[in-house]
Amino acid sequence: RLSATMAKALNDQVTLEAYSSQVYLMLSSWADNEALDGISSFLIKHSQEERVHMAKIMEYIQERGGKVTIEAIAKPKPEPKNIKECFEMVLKQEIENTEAIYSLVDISVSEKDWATFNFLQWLVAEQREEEKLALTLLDKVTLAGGKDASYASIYELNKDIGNTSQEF
Ligand code: OFO
Repeated sequence: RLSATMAKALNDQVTLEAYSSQVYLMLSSWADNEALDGISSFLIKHSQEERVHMAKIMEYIQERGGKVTIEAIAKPKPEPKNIKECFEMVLKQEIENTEAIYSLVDISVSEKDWATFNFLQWLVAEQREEEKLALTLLDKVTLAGGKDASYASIYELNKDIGNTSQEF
């Protein structure tokens, strides 16, 4: 059974995953408004991926006898000003998620809660992939010219990111 501390920390992670999902929704809506349909669709799919993380953590808490409490989700930060800023926000969000998951791992180790430690390894691996994906996308934006990219390269970038799979 989960300790109260571990249950609370996992519950906070449920809220953070929901917040990440909102961040991706905000970015997707921004991209759509900028006529970047490929980027918008990539981001909305990623928003759903964050909901999947959220649901898996909820399920784990419940399986271990804990109670999930649904909390308010903070409003995402202001919209980006350009594609470069958009993908910098993606990377920042993923780094924040990774750090939060590492703190959960720390708690599981200090409590010798090996079941939770084992469950979290899936999230640790997932974050490694997500940071890699975010870095790759940011590299593509830089190659396309960053915030000074031409319309022609933004056109190609939008198509390319639209075809990028969520899993790397
Ligand atoms: Fe994109 O990550 Fe969830 O945790």
